[in-house]
Amino acid sequence: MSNVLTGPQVSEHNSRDSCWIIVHGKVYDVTEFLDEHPGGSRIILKYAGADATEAYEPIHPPDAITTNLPVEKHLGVIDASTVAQVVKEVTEEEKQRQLAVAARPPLENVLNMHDFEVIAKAVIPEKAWAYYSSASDDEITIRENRTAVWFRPRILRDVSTVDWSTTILGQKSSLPLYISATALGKLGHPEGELTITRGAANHGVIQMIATLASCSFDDIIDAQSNNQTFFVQLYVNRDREITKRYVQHAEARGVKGLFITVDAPQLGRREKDMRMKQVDDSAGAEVQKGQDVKKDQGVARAISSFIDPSLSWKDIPWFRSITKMPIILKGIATAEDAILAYEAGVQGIVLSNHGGRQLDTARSGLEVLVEVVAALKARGYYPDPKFEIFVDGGVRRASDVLKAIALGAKAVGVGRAFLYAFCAYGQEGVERAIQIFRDEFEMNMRLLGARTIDDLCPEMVDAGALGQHIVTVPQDNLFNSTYQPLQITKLKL
Ligand code: PPY
Repeated sequence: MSNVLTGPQVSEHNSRDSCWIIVHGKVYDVTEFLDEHPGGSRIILKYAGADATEAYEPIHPPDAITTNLPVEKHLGVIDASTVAQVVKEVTEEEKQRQLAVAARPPLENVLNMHDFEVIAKAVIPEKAWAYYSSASDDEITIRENRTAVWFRPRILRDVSTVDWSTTILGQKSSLPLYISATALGKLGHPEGELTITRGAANHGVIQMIATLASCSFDDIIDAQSNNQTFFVQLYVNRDREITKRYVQHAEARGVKGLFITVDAPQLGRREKDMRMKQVDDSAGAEVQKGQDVKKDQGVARAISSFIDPSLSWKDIPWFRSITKMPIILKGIATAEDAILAYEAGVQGIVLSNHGGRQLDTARSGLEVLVEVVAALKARGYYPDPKFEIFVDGGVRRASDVLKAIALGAKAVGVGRAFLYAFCAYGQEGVERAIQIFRDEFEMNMRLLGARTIDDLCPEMVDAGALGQHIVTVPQDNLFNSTYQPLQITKLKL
């Protein structure tokens, strides 16, 4: 791209008939791509003939445009001195956010994951909060994830030293949890997922890289240090060649586990996210033509159309044929499918309801865990060191993790808690979150009478209330005070 273009040249191409945009200092002709854009054409047309970097950046990996647009549409570089500088008006929302950033408590005052959540909500754009916090339909499952399992602690076991380190898929992990994939990290923090990479590296914690991370896969891997371990989460593309390239590239770059998301053939309806999109549209005062079918879909649904809903058990041998990485199916919700997964020869499963974001009123991972372990045991499939069971959803405390491990999980995935930690404080937030978990593991293991992860056993918990789906427990006040109830639509009065 040696061709140098000027601002006035680009601004001539400001319509559906000829649409050029500037992204990261380069000019692209996206006219023919408009109707293919997963997020719809309207958002691109808003920036036709102008610089779209700011809107593009948080919701696309840096290489999305270069890989999706044929090279002949890469028109050249922009001569920055010829582009009129738009002085951006600081919105009221932005001013409030800046005040909130300055008013954050010192990190040592953050005592738990709920604190991160409430601070993140105050300092990130409303749109980011809507996307991150949203769950599907009536948001029953996201709340059910904070479910009731009770401890049965043992005493007098000399717990002067306790050790909560473990291995996950054969990889050392300082905590019995991994940082699970969450998408679009730059919506909430300018450095996005790199904050996790840098924070996790300092503490021997494993990061799962999301297909839809805002930072590019290579930028994340390039930032690695201390020989840290990565897993990768995969959304399977309709174009299997793209998936194959991605998987093989991940393996070549040293990723140690492939977590294939199997619970999202279509993305759930997340109404907080969808309503936010509507607010945004009306704020734009643009005449609504109503032609862009994706206009009210929210951030997530808008960019999910590449995901292949035809994925089936028949595809598993193909994945096995393209990679030697352990394969884990993420999003198993029944004993029946856990058995099929075992028999398909994969190396693990994640019992997950996708943080309550997919099928609402699906059960919690913990509840599913109990039936899965029983069913696998009955067939002689459990325990099996070559088949690991993970759980995720709703984890805010080390006690949540310990319960899952006691019931048979190898480790637990934690997504939103780390997302909110980095939104609130960047890398330091991630490190503080790890430290808090560590403190909680130490205390809870002592109080439970478990010196090592291997000491955790089903007898240490009472899971009898699981499956009843009735609230018989005291309110979880911290969770409830940050949980924001769904809102009903508002009339324009
Ligand atoms: C989610 O939002 O739950 C995701 O898994 C990420 C995502 C983001 C955008 C499109 C599809 C999936």
